[in-house]
Amino acid sequence: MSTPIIRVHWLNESRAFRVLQLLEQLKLDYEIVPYKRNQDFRAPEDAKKIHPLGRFPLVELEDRTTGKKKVLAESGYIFHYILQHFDSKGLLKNNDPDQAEQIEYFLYYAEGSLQLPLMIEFILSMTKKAPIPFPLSYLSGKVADKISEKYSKGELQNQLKFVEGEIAKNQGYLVGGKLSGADILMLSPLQHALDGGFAKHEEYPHISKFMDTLTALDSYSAAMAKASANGGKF
Ligand SMILES: N[C@@H](CCC(=O)N[C@@H](CS)C(=O)NCC(=O)O)C(=O)O
Repeated sequence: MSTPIIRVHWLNESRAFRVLQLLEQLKLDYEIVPYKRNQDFRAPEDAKKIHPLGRFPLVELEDRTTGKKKVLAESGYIFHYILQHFDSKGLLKNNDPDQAEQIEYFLYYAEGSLQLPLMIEFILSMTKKAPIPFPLSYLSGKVADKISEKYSKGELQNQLKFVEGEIAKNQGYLVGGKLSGADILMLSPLQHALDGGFAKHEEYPHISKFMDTLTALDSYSAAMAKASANGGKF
C-alpha cells in the first residue's frame, strides 16, 4: 500500500514545527498548508474547518487512490501514527521492546506533564508584560509572581530535573542512547523553557547539549528552511 499524501497544517512559531522535523528525519514527502498567527498571537479561525479544535499541529492524510481523507490531531498521537505507519525503513525504530515503550511514554509525557507548568509560566510572563495601567499592573504582577512561586516555577524545575536525569542516563538522548521520535517531540518544550528564559541553560547542561544535538541535525535545518519559505521563523 502506498503512503498517502501527507499534508501538514502548520502554524508559524508553534509546536507544528516538530512534525516538519519528524517528516524530514524520516525522509518523507509532505505538503505544508501554512497558517499565520494574528496580532494577538492566536491561530486563525479557519483551522477549525480542518479540526473542530483548530489547534496545531494538524496532519491530513489523503489516500492516493480513493481520495479518502483522515485528520490527525494532538502532537503525541500524530508522532505515534507517523512512526507506526510511515517509518517503513525503520529510521527511528527501536527494536528493544522496553525502549520502544519508553519512547511512547515520552510522546504522552511532553504534552501531559511537561507542557502544563511551562504554559502557566508563559501565561504568567505575558500577564506581567500586558499593557495594564498602574497600580493594577503592580497588583497583577504580584498575583502572577505568587502563582509562579507557589506552583508553576517549582513544578517546571521538577519536570526539567527529571528530563535532565533521563538524558544524562541515556548518553545524550531520551531513550537508549540514540535518536528517536521522542527526542524530536520533546525538543520544542525544552527550547521554549530554556531559550524562552523560564529555566537557565547552565542549570541543565544535559538538556542544553541535547538541544544542540537536535538542532544540528539536517532534519532541523531542512524543516527550518521550509518554515521560513512559508513565512515563519520556525
Ligand atoms: N496538545 C496539543 C496542543 C496544541 C496547541 O495548543 N497548539 C498551539 C500552537 S503551539 C495552537 O494551536 N495555538 C493556537 C492558538 O493559541 O490560537 C498538541 O500538542 O497538539
